[in-house]
Amino acid sequence: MKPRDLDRNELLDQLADVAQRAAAAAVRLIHDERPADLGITSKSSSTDLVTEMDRASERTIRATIAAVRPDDVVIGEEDGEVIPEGGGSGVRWWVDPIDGTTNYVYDHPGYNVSIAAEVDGEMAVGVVADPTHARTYSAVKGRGAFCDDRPLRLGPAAPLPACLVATGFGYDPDRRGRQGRVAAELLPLVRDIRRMGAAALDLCSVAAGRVDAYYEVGLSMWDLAAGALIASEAGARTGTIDGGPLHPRAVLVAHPERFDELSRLLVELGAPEV
Ligand code: LIP
Repeated sequence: MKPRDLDRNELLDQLADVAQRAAAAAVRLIHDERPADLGITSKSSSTDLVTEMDRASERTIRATIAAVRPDDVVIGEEDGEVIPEGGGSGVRWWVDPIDGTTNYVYDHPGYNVSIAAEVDGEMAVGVVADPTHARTYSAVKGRGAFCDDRPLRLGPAAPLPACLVATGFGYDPDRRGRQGRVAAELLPLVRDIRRMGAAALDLCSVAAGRVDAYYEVGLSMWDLAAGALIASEAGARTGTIDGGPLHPRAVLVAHPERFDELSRLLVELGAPEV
């Protein structure tokens, strides 16, 4: 007998449960069972690392999703887009099996598992599991953002010179140089800069008030899908650096009262064109 279709709330509940279980299974694999030999290779450049654990984590996440929702499309950083027979269910998963792979290789805090579910073109569920700090961030569209069981809500906006701003750099050496020059010009105009090496955690740090804003150029959707929903559900404004709708090419996430001022400054510094 075909399972009855779920209503929207039941669907969101199911997607949130699957995302949480898939993230927990991946964390057990990459963190609790971390092997001595990570099987490290590189991708787009010598600094763009990937490990066998990235691939194993994505396989674990895909298996967890397929066990409950075999008709969903899954797009992962390592194995790309897999469309099931029949073309999919209207639900699309965005998976970064290890966001912050360089941190993972060095066993440096900040690596995480990022999983998001998109329903009919709208990001609806996001989970970011940060095993180093034993924290799991989550959000369901319209139901708020959480760090474990603690609700996340932005506080008052800090003035720009008192803003702690997170950012990141790509893997292409020339682009990194241009991004570094933008960051150097921004630095005296804000409280300080943080480079945590994992976009999903940068985004959750905005949601949790650990930084006041985050911008980065040249991400992929799997880097930001879950974290941007979590930040938005915590009250942050998400978009592109030049103020457009959210897109991985040039992300800015900040307090709604600070977004436009930071957008103008970053555009003036040439951030979107690096
Ligand atoms: C990382 C991003 C980070 C960026 C790094 C890298 P990965 O993703 O999360 O924000 O600055 O260059 O792209 O490659 O570790 O999954």
